[in-house]
Amino acid sequence: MKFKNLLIVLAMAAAFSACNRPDQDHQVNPGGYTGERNLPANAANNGGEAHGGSHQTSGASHGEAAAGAHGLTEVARPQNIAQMMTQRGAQDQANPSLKIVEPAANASVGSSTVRVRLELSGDLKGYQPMKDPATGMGNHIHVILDNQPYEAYYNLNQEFELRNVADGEHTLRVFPSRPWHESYKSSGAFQMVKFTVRNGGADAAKPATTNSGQTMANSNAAAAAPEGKDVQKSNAGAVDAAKPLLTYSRPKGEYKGADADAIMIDFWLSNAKLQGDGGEYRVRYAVDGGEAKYIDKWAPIWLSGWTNGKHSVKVELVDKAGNVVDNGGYNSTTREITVAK
Ligand SMILES: [Cu+2]
Repeated sequence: MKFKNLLIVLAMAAAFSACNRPDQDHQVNPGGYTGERNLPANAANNGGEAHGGSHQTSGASHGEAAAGAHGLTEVARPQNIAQMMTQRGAQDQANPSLKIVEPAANASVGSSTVRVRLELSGDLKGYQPMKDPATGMGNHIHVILDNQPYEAYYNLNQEFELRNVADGEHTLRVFPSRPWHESYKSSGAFQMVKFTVRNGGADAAKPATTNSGQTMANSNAAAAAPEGKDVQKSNAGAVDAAKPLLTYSRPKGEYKGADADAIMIDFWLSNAKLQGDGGEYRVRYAVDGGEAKYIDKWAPIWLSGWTNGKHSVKVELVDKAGNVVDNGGYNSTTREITVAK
């Protein structure tokens, strides 16, 4: 019996490490998506809403599959994701609410290891964060320190910790996500607190690590080690929780094989409505410093046509005049991703 348990633990550890290689994060790769590329941009099916032609290539007569200067085309929600949604039943209509129990708002933390405890409530319709040991996938929470790339938090019954957090003020942002990293956008899903680390003793010389800090979420509660991650050195921006705020979520990390067929841009919006949703703001994005494009409805988009290698993705919240809305520097975020098809 003990031997069997050991085997299970080893298998889980293997599955876990397999999906937590540097930068790879926890990509979706269920069963070789071979969906069509080059769908017309307006065919994009973002949760059932048509896009109204908001991300067109300016200056190009965008017939079918007009690719931008960078060769990317907006495509419909990939078929494998649509299939997962069908299998998930009502989960994708859930209205999850998160509460940050720890750190408390404006808390002072005397350690460089910052424990995070969250409470999930609301109309969940079966939504529950949990990593499937077999696939390494599952619903999870995106946890964002300052304006760093998010970390994934799977088991809310266990604490999560951010390690090597520098002294000073920080922001913590959280919101629920689906296995393919698309965020829930219901009110109450997103929470943000500020906290301060004092004399935490973070090792400034310690290199930022991408995965060595990850600890297996063990199903044996007695021996459970918290999920967690070493973080890079950063501090809070001068973020005002009452002002328009775009929280960058995806893309992130490395995309391999079928995962790179279409890569999702997804973000969380607070205190701001986009023009296509009756508001005054726009989301502007650019890949590899290329032509700016716009997202005018708050929904994920998928882009196809990526070449292998590193790419930068910049996502910004802009006003009517096209100026980035100032909020502590968080409304303009550029991330590097790697595509290896
Ligand atoms: Cu995710």
